[in-house]
Parts: sequence; C-alpha cells; structure tokens
Amino acid sequence: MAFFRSVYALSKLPFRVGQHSNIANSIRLLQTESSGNNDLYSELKELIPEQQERVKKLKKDYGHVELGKTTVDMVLGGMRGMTASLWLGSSVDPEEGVRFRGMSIPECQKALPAAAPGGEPLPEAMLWLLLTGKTPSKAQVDSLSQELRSRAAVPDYAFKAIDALPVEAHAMTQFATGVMALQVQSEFQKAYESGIAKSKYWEPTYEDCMNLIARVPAVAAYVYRRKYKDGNFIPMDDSLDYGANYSHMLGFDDPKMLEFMRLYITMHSDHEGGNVSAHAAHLVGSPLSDPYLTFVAALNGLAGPLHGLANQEVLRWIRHVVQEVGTPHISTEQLKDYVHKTLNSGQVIPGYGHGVLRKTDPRYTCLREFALKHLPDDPLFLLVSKLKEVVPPILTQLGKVKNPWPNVDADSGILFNYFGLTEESYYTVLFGVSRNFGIGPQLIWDRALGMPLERPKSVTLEKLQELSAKATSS
Ligand code: CMX
Repeated sequence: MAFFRSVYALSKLPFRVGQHSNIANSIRLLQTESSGNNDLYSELKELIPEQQERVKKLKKDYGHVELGKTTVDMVLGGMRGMTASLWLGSSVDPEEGVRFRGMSIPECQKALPAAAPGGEPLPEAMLWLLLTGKTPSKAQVDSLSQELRSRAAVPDYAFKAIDALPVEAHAMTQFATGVMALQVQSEFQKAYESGIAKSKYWEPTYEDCMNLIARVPAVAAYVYRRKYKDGNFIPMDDSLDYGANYSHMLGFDDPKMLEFMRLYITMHSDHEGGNVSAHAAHLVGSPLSDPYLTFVAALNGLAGPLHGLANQEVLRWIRHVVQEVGTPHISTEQLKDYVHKTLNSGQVIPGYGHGVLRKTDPRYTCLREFALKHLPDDPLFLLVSKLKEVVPPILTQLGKVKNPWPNVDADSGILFNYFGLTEESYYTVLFGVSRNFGIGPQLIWDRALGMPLERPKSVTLEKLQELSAKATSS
C-alpha cells in the first residue's frame, strides 16, 4: 500500500526523552533543531516511539492527578476553562496568546524559514514544526514543499461535486462539499477495511493528512474562481511554494500578497485544541473517522459566525458602516454610534472577544504589523485601527464581556481586500485551508498515541439540580 515506506531507515536520535527524569525537561527538549532528515515522514517515524513511551508513563505514574474540578458553570457555560484534551501543536495563554510548540509568534517569524531571507515564515515550515516540535531547515521545508506539490492532484469528481451546487451556495458549503468528495481517496478507510493493526493507524492517517493538505488549495481556489470569476480557473504552478501557489490559483500574483498568504496560513494554522474547529476534529476523529471526514467536521464548525466566519462578518460590518456614513473617513463619534447601534440591536461586534484570550490577540497584532508595513494609508485599515480604540471601552462598559479586545478576525479581511480579494464571503475558506495545518498533525499524533474514542458524560437538568442541591446542603 502507498503508505508503506520501507525505503526510509531509522537513524539515531540526538537525544532520548526517557533519559531525563523530569517532564519539564522533556517538554523543553522537544523544541530542538531537527535531526537532519529531509523527509517529514522519516522524521516523524523517529519521534513516535519516544512520545508513545512518554504518554504511557504519564498514564501509569500520574493518571490519578487532578487537573481541576468541573463546576455547574462549566457544564452550562460551554466547558470554558475545563482541561479536557491533549493537543500537541499549540497552546493559548489568556494573557500572552498562542505559542506554536512553545514558540511565540515573533519567535516563529524569526526561526522558521521564509521564501527569501527576512520574509514571512512558510506554511510548510509551520507544518513541520507543528508535527515534529522541531524547527526545520530550509532544505527540509523545500523538500516538504516538493512533497506537497507531488500529492496535489485533485480528482475530477471533487470539482463535479462542487459543480452540482448552485453557484450562489456559500463558499464554505462549496468548499466542504469538495473536500468531502476527496474522502473517496482515503487511505485510512481502505487500510481499516483490509484489517490494519492499531499500531499502524498513524501511517495511513499521515498519508491522508498530507494528501488533504496538498489538495485543499486547488479545491478552495476552484470554489473562488467558480463563484466569483466566471469559472475562469488557474492551474497550479509547480515552481511555487504552498502559500504562493494558493494565491496564484486564486488569481493573485503580487509578491506582497504571496507573502501575506504565507503569513496568513501560518498564523491561522493552529490555536490549541479547545476551539470549535479543532475540538470538532478531535471529537470526530476519535471513533477513527478518517482525516477527510474529520476535516470536514472542523470546516463546518469553522463556518459558524462566532468562530471562523467572523472574518466575513467583520468586513461586512465595516462595509455597512461605510455605506451608512457614505465614506470610509468616519469620525470617532460616528463609529461609536454605529457600535452602539449594533449592540442595541442585539448583535455582537465581530472580531472582538474570545473564549480564552483576555488580551489583544497576538495574531491580530502580527497581521496589523504587516498592514502597517505594506498598506498604512489604506482607508479600511485606518478605519479598523480606529475601531481598535473605539470598541474595547464600549464593550467593557457592558460589564459582561470578558475580553473586549480584537481577535485575529478583526483585521485579516482588510488585508485581503487591499490585495484585491474583496469577496468577504470567501474569507472563511482561507481560514479553513490554514486550519488543516494544525488539525492534520494532531490527528496523526492522536492515532500514533492511541488516543481513545471521546465520550464525556452529560447530565440532565434534573440531575444537575440534584447534584447542585446535594453539594450545597453538606
Ligand atoms: N460583542 C458583543 N457582545 C459580546 C462580544 C462582542 N464582540 N463578545 C462577547 N460578548 C458578550 C457575549 O455575547 C455574552 O453575552 P450574553 O451573556 O448576553 O450571552 C457575554 O458578552 C459574555 O461573553 P464572553 O464570556 O466574554 O465570551 P464567550 O467566551 O462566551 O464568547 C466569542 C467568545 C468569541 C464567541 C464572543 O466574544 C463573540 O461573540 N465575539 C464576536 C464574534 C467573533 O469575533 N468571533 C471570532 C472569535 C475568534 C475565532 O474563533 O475565530
């Protein structure tokens, strides 16, 4: 089968986590330079046994350790603050924001290889980091770029599945439909049907995830060109890296847009495991649904307006205010009035707030810095900058919003709009293509580590009342 790669020999690891008694040390050790394998599969294969050992030991020695308690608030409040799953790629600190395998955004920008020196990190570099925990070399990233290009062919029936939908269907509906059709090629499904052993699950999962990552840009670009550009499709360019190719297939070849696309995908790749798309993927993957089924579940969660669709909503909201006032040069007072109007009509201010963060999202800041460098005078950028001053005090005054600060969706759309990708109903597809970079690696590790079926306990309202009464009477 395609996923058997006997040609790759195991070489010696530079270190063994098991040599170090304390867990903090082993976590730190994971973020080392890569071993020098240019092939991601070989690199991963070396890492898996030591991580399996690590999880086994954690379960055996520390399985009884309590990580917190479950409260009624948690059950009724969307499980906020409940530590409930394992996610290797990234973690989100409420004050500091995301770290990818322990690295902050500026650290990633500094350490991860770019297309040209001093440029933005390549998405392939982020994929390598998320999957292995190691910072790749440029040669490794180039090799991964090449591997993804070699896997990128999309079967015609995926495009036909999209064509069966009305062109007016939302871009996310068309995208998820195309990705769903790709499932026909699942290596995991085939392997499971032919009786693959548990210990080998990760191998066809790896194949599926890599194929999926390689193929979704062409599906996503097809949706864009079909929906907004009269079906005038652009083929992939074999000389380009992942982000540049996606931008090229969409129809945007400005070198600054290519850089922005690379940065955008890298920044949107992963945001720990509790957000709706990642959590959906983790859940749906847990009964051994293959990576295609899993990724589509994530996309459907991402398409909700309180999650990934917020990037569409932000630009829509901004367009409404511009239309109402008649110019993008809007005064602070006019902006305040529009924010109040939105809130008074019972709607949220898109692009503000977060389930975990309690400070400005560093991904927002990173994209803002890119905008300051490349489009400082763009009227919509200036408007978004003004919003950053106007919205937080108003949300704070409501007295209930836990995080009044901007999140990643607050400024991503104005950058795409500036480069000519003006169709905001497409923005969540861009987010979806990126999220695959975080979801795929975790799914591979879930299978490699033998993570079980997810099955938390639920309670009825009567039971919740009974448990509450019992706890407070004693
Ligand atoms: N505008 C208006 N009200 C807001 C708000 C906002 N931006 N953010 C939070 N609130 C409200 C909530 O609706 C809630 O009101 P009720 O008690 O009346 O239901 C209250 O403040 C408390 O909410 P919270 O604990 O601060 O926030 P949650 O963890 O429940 O929700 C989020 C987080 C992101 C859904 C919310 O902040 C929101 O709706 N933001 C706008 C949509 C958005 O930008 N989503 C993208 C998030 C990033 C991403 O996933 O891509």
